[in-house]
Amino acid sequence: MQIIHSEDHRLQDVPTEFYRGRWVEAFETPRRAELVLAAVQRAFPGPVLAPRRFGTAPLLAVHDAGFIDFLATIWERWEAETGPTPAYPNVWPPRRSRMIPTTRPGAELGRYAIDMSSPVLAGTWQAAQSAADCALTGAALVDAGAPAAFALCRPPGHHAGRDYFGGYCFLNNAAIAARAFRDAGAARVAVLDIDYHHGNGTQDIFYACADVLTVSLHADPVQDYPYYAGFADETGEGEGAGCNLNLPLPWGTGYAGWGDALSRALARIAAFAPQRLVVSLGVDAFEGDPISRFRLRGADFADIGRRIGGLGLPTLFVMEGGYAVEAIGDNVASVLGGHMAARG
Ligand code: OKP
Ligand code: ZN
Repeated sequence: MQIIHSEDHRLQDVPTEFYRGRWVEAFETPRRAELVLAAVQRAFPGPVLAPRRFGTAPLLAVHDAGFIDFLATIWERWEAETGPTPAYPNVWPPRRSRMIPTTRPGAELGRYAIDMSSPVLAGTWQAAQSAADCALTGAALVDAGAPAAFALCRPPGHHAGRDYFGGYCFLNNAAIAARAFRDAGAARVAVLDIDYHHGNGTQDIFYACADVLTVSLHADPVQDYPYYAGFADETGEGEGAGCNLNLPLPWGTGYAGWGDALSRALARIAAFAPQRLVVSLGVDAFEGDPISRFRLRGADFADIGRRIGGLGLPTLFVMEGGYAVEAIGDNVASVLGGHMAARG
Protein backbone atom coordinates (compact mmCIF):
# COMPACT_ATOMS: atom_id res chain seq x y z
CA MET A 1 0.00 0.00 0.00
CA GLN A 2 1.51 3.28 -1.12
CA ILE A 3 0.91 6.07 1.39
CA ILE A 4 1.07 9.75 0.48
CA HIS A 5 1.03 12.50 3.07
CA SER A 6 2.10 16.10 3.63
CA GLU A 7 2.82 17.82 6.94
CA ASP A 8 1.29 20.98 5.51
CA HIS A 9 -2.01 19.79 6.99
CA ARG A 10 -0.80 21.26 10.30
CA LEU A 11 -1.40 24.71 8.90
CA GLN A 12 -5.14 24.08 9.28
CA ASP A 13 -5.44 24.17 13.05
CA VAL A 14 -8.14 25.78 15.18
CA PRO A 15 -8.67 25.11 18.88
CA THR A 16 -12.46 25.33 18.79
CA GLU A 17 -15.50 24.95 16.58
CA PHE A 18 -19.05 26.20 16.87
CA TYR A 19 -21.24 23.22 17.75
CA ARG A 20 -24.76 23.21 19.12
CA GLY A 21 -24.56 26.85 20.11
CA ARG A 22 -21.21 26.66 21.86
CA TRP A 23 -17.54 26.95 21.06
CA VAL A 24 -16.27 23.46 21.86
CA GLU A 25 -12.92 21.74 21.40
CA ALA A 26 -12.44 21.21 17.67
CA PHE A 27 -13.20 17.72 16.34
CA GLU A 28 -11.20 18.11 13.13
CA THR A 29 -7.61 18.51 14.34
CA PRO A 30 -4.03 17.89 13.14
CA ARG A 31 -3.82 15.11 15.72
CA ARG A 32 -6.26 13.06 13.65
CA ALA A 33 -3.84 12.87 10.74
CA GLU A 34 -0.89 12.22 13.05
CA LEU A 35 -2.67 9.23 14.58
CA VAL A 36 -3.72 7.84 11.21
CA LEU A 37 -0.16 8.24 9.95
CA ALA A 38 1.27 6.44 12.97
CA ALA A 39 -1.21 3.57 12.63
CA VAL A 40 -0.69 3.03 8.89
CA GLN A 41 3.09 3.19 9.33
CA ARG A 42 2.86 0.50 12.01
CA ALA A 43 0.64 -1.64 9.83
CA PHE A 44 2.47 -1.10 6.54
CA PRO A 45 6.17 -0.38 7.13
CA GLY A 46 7.82 1.41 4.24
CA PRO A 47 8.24 4.91 2.93
CA VAL A 48 5.54 7.55 3.21
CA LEU A 49 5.70 9.58 0.05
CA ALA A 50 5.54 13.35 -0.13
CA PRO A 51 3.15 14.73 -2.74
CA ARG A 52 4.28 15.95 -6.13
CA ARG A 53 3.09 19.44 -7.00
CA PHE A 54 0.40 19.63 -9.67
CA GLY A 55 -0.52 23.33 -9.64
CA THR A 56 -4.00 24.69 -10.16
CA ALA A 57 -5.03 23.04 -13.46
CA PRO A 58 -6.40 19.83 -11.86
CA LEU A 59 -8.23 21.92 -9.27
CA LEU A 60 -9.86 24.00 -11.98
CA ALA A 61 -11.00 20.80 -13.69
CA VAL A 62 -13.58 20.33 -10.92
CA HIS A 63 -13.87 23.70 -9.16
CA ASP A 64 -15.13 27.09 -10.33
CA ALA A 65 -12.35 29.55 -11.23
CA GLY A 66 -13.81 32.33 -9.09
CA PHE A 67 -13.93 29.96 -6.12
CA ILE A 68 -10.30 28.91 -6.55
CA ASP A 69 -9.29 32.55 -6.81
CA PHE A 70 -11.27 33.24 -3.63
CA LEU A 71 -9.49 30.43 -1.73
CA ALA A 72 -6.10 31.63 -2.94
CA THR A 73 -6.65 35.27 -1.94
CA ILE A 74 -9.23 35.54 0.83
CA TRP A 75 -6.75 35.33 3.70
CA GLU A 76 -4.66 38.28 2.67
CA ARG A 77 -7.73 40.41 2.03
CA TRP A 78 -9.36 39.39 5.31
CA GLU A 79 -6.18 39.85 7.31
CA ALA A 80 -5.47 43.30 5.86
CA GLU A 81 -8.83 44.51 7.03
CA THR A 82 -9.60 42.42 10.13
CA GLY A 83 -6.27 41.26 11.48
CA PRO A 84 -4.97 37.74 11.98
CA THR A 85 -8.17 36.15 13.32
CA PRO A 86 -9.70 33.09 11.60
CA ALA A 87 -11.89 34.12 8.65
CA TYR A 88 -15.44 32.99 9.41
CA PRO A 89 -18.57 33.78 7.46
CA ASN A 90 -21.32 35.44 9.45
CA VAL A 91 -23.67 36.52 6.66
CA TRP A 92 -25.17 34.46 3.84
CA PRO A 93 -26.97 35.47 0.64
CA PRO A 94 -30.73 35.05 0.96
CA ARG A 95 -32.57 33.04 -1.71
CA ARG A 96 -33.16 35.07 -4.89
CA SER A 97 -30.10 37.24 -4.20
CA ARG A 98 -28.24 38.64 -7.18
CA MET A 99 -24.79 37.10 -6.92
CA ILE A 100 -23.01 40.40 -7.47
CA PRO A 101 -19.29 39.67 -7.36
CA THR A 102 -18.37 41.97 -4.52
CA THR A 103 -14.88 41.29 -3.25
CA ARG A 104 -15.50 42.46 0.31
CA PRO A 105 -14.09 39.57 2.36
CA GLY A 106 -17.16 39.09 4.54
CA ALA A 107 -19.45 39.03 1.52
CA GLU A 108 -17.26 36.55 -0.35
CA LEU A 109 -17.03 34.24 2.67
CA GLY A 110 -20.81 34.11 2.86
CA ARG A 111 -21.13 33.54 -0.88
CA TYR A 112 -18.78 30.53 -0.91
CA ALA A 113 -19.23 28.99 2.57
CA ILE A 114 -21.99 26.51 3.38
CA ASP A 115 -21.42 26.57 7.15
CA MET A 116 -19.15 27.83 9.93
CA SER A 117 -17.04 24.72 10.38
CA SER A 118 -14.17 25.66 8.05
CA PRO A 119 -12.44 28.91 8.95
CA VAL A 120 -9.82 30.20 6.53
CA LEU A 121 -6.44 30.71 8.22
CA ALA A 122 -3.09 32.01 7.00
CA GLY A 123 -2.06 28.52 5.85
CA THR A 124 -5.41 27.14 4.71
CA TRP A 125 -4.75 27.52 1.01
CA GLN A 126 -1.38 25.78 1.28
CA ALA A 127 -2.81 22.98 3.43
CA ALA A 128 -5.70 22.45 1.01
CA GLN A 129 -3.42 22.47 -2.05
CA SER A 130 -1.08 19.94 -0.45
CA ALA A 131 -4.00 17.66 0.40
CA ALA A 132 -5.17 17.81 -3.22
CA ASP A 133 -1.59 17.12 -4.33
CA CYS A 134 -1.56 14.01 -2.10
CA ALA A 135 -4.68 12.74 -3.83
CA LEU A 136 -3.25 13.53 -7.27
CA THR A 137 0.04 11.82 -6.40
CA GLY A 138 -1.90 8.74 -5.28
CA ALA A 139 -3.85 8.75 -8.53
CA ALA A 140 -0.62 8.95 -10.52
CA LEU A 141 0.80 5.98 -8.59
CA VAL A 142 -2.31 3.93 -9.32
CA ASP A 143 -2.09 4.94 -12.98
CA ALA A 144 1.54 3.75 -12.91
CA GLY A 145 0.40 0.30 -11.79
CA ALA A 146 -0.01 0.32 -8.01
CA PRO A 147 -3.04 -1.82 -7.13
CA ALA A 148 -3.96 0.66 -4.41
CA ALA A 149 -2.75 3.85 -2.76
CA PHE A 150 -3.79 5.80 0.32
CA ALA A 151 -3.78 9.59 0.17
CA LEU A 152 -3.73 10.67 3.81
CA CYS A 153 -5.35 13.99 3.04
CA ARG A 154 -6.13 16.67 5.55
CA PRO A 155 -8.12 18.89 5.38
CA PRO A 156 -10.74 16.49 4.01
CA GLY A 157 -12.67 17.25 0.84
CA HIS A 158 -16.00 15.58 0.19
CA HIS A 159 -18.19 18.48 1.33
CA ALA A 160 -16.46 20.94 -1.05
CA GLY A 161 -18.51 21.47 -4.20
CA ARG A 162 -17.85 23.18 -7.50
CA ASP A 163 -18.04 26.59 -5.87
CA TYR A 164 -18.45 26.08 -2.16
CA PHE A 165 -16.56 24.97 0.93
CA GLY A 166 -17.57 23.78 4.38
CA GLY A 167 -17.77 20.72 6.62
CA TYR A 168 -13.99 21.07 7.28
CA CYS A 169 -13.40 20.82 3.49
CA PHE A 170 -11.95 23.35 1.02
CA LEU A 171 -10.90 21.42 -2.09
CA ASN A 172 -12.56 18.14 -3.04
CA ASN A 173 -9.53 15.85 -2.99
CA ALA A 174 -11.44 12.73 -4.08
CA ALA A 175 -13.19 14.51 -6.96
CA ILE A 176 -9.93 16.07 -8.11
CA ALA A 177 -8.35 12.60 -8.21
CA ALA A 178 -11.36 11.06 -9.98
CA ARG A 179 -11.20 13.75 -12.65
CA ALA A 180 -7.44 13.20 -12.98
CA PHE A 181 -8.06 9.48 -13.57
CA ARG A 182 -10.47 10.43 -16.37
CA ASP A 183 -8.02 12.87 -17.87
CA ALA A 184 -5.28 10.21 -17.79
CA GLY A 185 -7.45 7.94 -19.91
CA ALA A 186 -9.88 6.01 -17.70
CA ALA A 187 -13.19 5.90 -19.55
CA ARG A 188 -15.20 5.42 -16.38
CA VAL A 189 -14.38 6.15 -12.73
CA ALA A 190 -16.44 5.33 -9.65
CA VAL A 191 -16.32 7.21 -6.35
CA LEU A 192 -17.49 5.28 -3.29
CA ASP A 193 -18.00 7.49 -0.24
CA ILE A 194 -18.19 5.56 3.04
CA ASP A 195 -17.84 8.56 5.36
CA TYR A 196 -20.77 8.87 7.82
CA HIS A 197 -21.77 12.16 6.20
CA HIS A 198 -23.13 12.47 2.69
CA GLY A 199 -20.50 13.46 0.11
CA ASN A 200 -22.54 16.41 -1.10
CA GLY A 201 -19.61 18.17 -2.76
CA THR A 202 -18.62 15.12 -4.77
CA GLN A 203 -22.23 14.61 -5.83
CA ASP A 204 -22.44 18.25 -6.89
CA ILE A 205 -19.27 18.08 -8.97
CA PHE A 206 -20.27 15.00 -10.95
CA TYR A 207 -24.06 15.34 -10.91
CA ALA A 208 -24.41 15.78 -14.67
CA CYS A 209 -21.50 13.53 -15.53
CA ALA A 210 -22.00 10.10 -17.18
CA ASP A 211 -18.40 8.93 -16.86
CA VAL A 212 -18.05 9.30 -13.07
CA LEU A 213 -20.40 7.22 -10.94
CA THR A 214 -20.85 8.65 -7.42
CA VAL A 215 -22.12 6.38 -4.64
CA SER A 216 -22.47 7.44 -1.00
CA LEU A 217 -23.52 5.57 2.17
CA HIS A 218 -24.40 8.05 4.88
CA ALA A 219 -26.67 9.24 7.65
CA ASP A 220 -30.10 10.21 6.36
CA PRO A 221 -29.97 13.95 5.64
CA VAL A 222 -33.36 14.27 7.32
CA GLN A 223 -31.43 13.56 10.52
CA ASP A 224 -27.89 14.71 10.00
CA TYR A 225 -25.45 17.03 8.28
CA PRO A 226 -25.29 18.11 5.47
CA TYR A 227 -29.13 18.16 5.61
CA TYR A 228 -29.83 19.60 2.16
CA ALA A 229 -28.51 16.78 -0.04
CA GLY A 230 -28.02 13.03 0.15
CA PHE A 231 -31.60 11.88 -0.41
CA ALA A 232 -32.29 8.65 -2.28
CA ASP A 233 -34.16 10.39 -5.10
CA GLU A 234 -31.06 12.37 -6.13
CA THR A 235 -29.90 10.17 -9.00
CA GLY A 236 -28.09 12.55 -11.36
CA GLU A 237 -29.23 14.83 -14.15
CA GLY A 238 -28.77 15.28 -17.90
CA GLU A 239 -26.11 12.95 -19.23
CA GLY A 240 -25.39 11.95 -15.64
CA ALA A 241 -28.95 10.71 -14.99
CA GLY A 242 -28.65 7.42 -13.13
CA CYS A 243 -24.98 8.00 -12.23
CA ASN A 244 -25.50 9.08 -8.61
CA LEU A 245 -26.58 6.59 -5.95
CA ASN A 246 -27.40 7.76 -2.42
CA LEU A 247 -27.92 5.18 0.31
CA PRO A 248 -29.16 7.14 3.36
CA LEU A 249 -29.40 5.16 6.58
CA PRO A 250 -31.02 6.00 9.93
CA TRP A 251 -29.28 6.88 13.15
CA GLY A 252 -28.33 3.73 15.03
CA THR A 253 -27.47 1.72 11.91
CA GLY A 254 -25.05 -1.13 12.69
CA TYR A 255 -23.03 -3.32 10.38
CA ALA A 256 -26.02 -5.49 9.40
CA GLY A 257 -27.86 -2.60 7.77
CA TRP A 258 -24.72 -0.80 6.69
CA GLY A 259 -23.32 -3.94 5.08
CA ASP A 260 -26.54 -4.44 3.10
CA ALA A 261 -26.20 -0.91 1.76
CA LEU A 262 -22.57 -1.65 0.89
CA SER A 263 -23.77 -4.66 -1.12
CA ARG A 264 -26.03 -2.39 -3.16
CA ALA A 265 -23.21 0.09 -3.62
CA LEU A 266 -20.74 -2.55 -4.78
CA ALA A 267 -23.26 -4.12 -7.16
CA ARG A 268 -23.92 -0.71 -8.75
CA ILE A 269 -20.19 -0.04 -9.10
CA ALA A 270 -19.56 -3.47 -10.63
CA ALA A 271 -22.38 -2.90 -13.14
CA PHE A 272 -20.82 0.45 -14.10
CA ALA A 273 -17.56 -1.40 -14.90
CA PRO A 274 -15.17 1.45 -14.08
CA GLN A 275 -11.43 1.32 -14.75
CA ARG A 276 -10.62 3.13 -11.49
CA LEU A 277 -12.16 3.44 -8.02
CA VAL A 278 -11.79 6.32 -5.59
CA VAL A 279 -12.88 5.62 -2.01
CA SER A 280 -13.73 8.60 0.17
CA LEU A 281 -12.50 6.94 3.34
CA GLY A 282 -14.14 8.39 6.41
CA VAL A 283 -14.25 6.18 9.48
CA ASP A 284 -16.85 8.17 11.39
CA ALA A 285 -19.46 5.41 11.00
CA PHE A 286 -17.60 3.87 13.98
CA GLU A 287 -19.71 3.36 17.11
CA GLY A 288 -17.45 5.55 19.23
CA ASP A 289 -17.46 8.57 16.95
CA PRO A 290 -18.32 11.72 18.92
CA ILE A 291 -20.34 13.50 16.20
CA SER A 292 -21.91 10.52 14.42
CA ARG A 293 -24.63 7.99 15.18
CA PHE A 294 -23.87 4.73 13.37
CA ARG A 295 -22.64 1.67 15.22
CA LEU A 296 -19.88 0.03 13.21
CA ARG A 297 -17.34 -1.90 15.29
CA GLY A 298 -13.60 -1.92 14.81
CA ALA A 299 -13.67 -5.40 13.26
CA ASP A 300 -16.18 -4.29 10.62
CA PHE A 301 -13.63 -2.03 8.96
CA ALA A 302 -11.40 -4.89 7.81
CA ASP A 303 -14.45 -6.54 6.28
CA ILE A 304 -15.32 -3.32 4.46
CA GLY A 305 -11.82 -3.23 3.01
CA ARG A 306 -12.03 -6.87 1.94
CA ARG A 307 -15.37 -6.34 0.27
CA ILE A 308 -14.18 -3.26 -1.62
CA GLY A 309 -11.10 -5.23 -2.64
CA GLY A 310 -13.41 -7.88 -4.05
CA LEU A 311 -14.23 -5.47 -6.87
CA GLY A 312 -10.70 -6.06 -8.16
CA LEU A 313 -10.30 -2.42 -9.19
CA PRO A 314 -7.21 -0.21 -9.05
CA THR A 315 -8.18 1.90 -6.06
CA LEU A 316 -7.24 5.21 -4.53
CA PHE A 317 -8.28 5.70 -0.90
CA VAL A 318 -8.66 9.34 0.12
CA MET A 319 -8.91 10.26 3.81
CA GLU A 320 -12.08 12.06 4.86
CA GLY A 321 -13.64 12.11 8.37
CA GLY A 322 -13.39 10.14 11.61
CA TYR A 323 -13.18 11.84 15.02
CA ALA A 324 -12.86 9.08 17.62
CA VAL A 325 -9.16 9.81 17.96
CA GLU A 326 -8.32 6.65 19.92
CA ALA A 327 -9.67 4.46 17.09
CA ILE A 328 -9.40 6.25 13.75
CA GLY A 329 -5.86 5.06 13.05
CA ASP A 330 -6.70 1.40 13.61
CA ASN A 331 -9.95 1.71 11.66
CA VAL A 332 -8.23 3.24 8.65
CA ALA A 333 -5.44 0.65 8.77
CA SER A 334 -8.07 -2.10 8.98
CA VAL A 335 -9.83 -0.95 5.81
CA LEU A 336 -6.54 -0.74 3.94
CA GLY A 337 -5.33 -4.09 5.32
CA GLY A 338 -8.59 -5.79 4.38
CA HIS A 339 -8.28 -4.39 0.87
CA MET A 340 -4.72 -5.65 0.50
CA ALA A 341 -5.71 -9.11 1.77
CA ALA A 342 -8.54 -9.33 -0.76
CA ARG A 343 -6.35 -8.21 -3.63
CA GLY A 344 -3.64 -10.74 -2.74
C1 OKP B 1 -17.06 16.30 7.91
B1 OKP B 1 -16.82 14.89 7.38
C2 OKP B 1 -23.77 18.45 12.89
C3 OKP B 1 -22.59 19.39 12.89
C4 OKP B 1 -21.80 19.16 11.65
C5 OKP B 1 -19.77 19.58 10.42
C6 OKP B 1 -19.52 18.13 10.19
C7 OKP B 1 -18.58 17.91 9.06
C8 OKP B 1 -18.22 16.46 8.85
N1 OKP B 1 -24.55 18.47 14.06
N2 OKP B 1 -20.54 19.84 11.61
O1 OKP B 1 -17.83 14.39 6.54
O2 OKP B 1 -16.52 13.90 8.40
ZN1 ZN C 1 -17.97 12.60 8.03
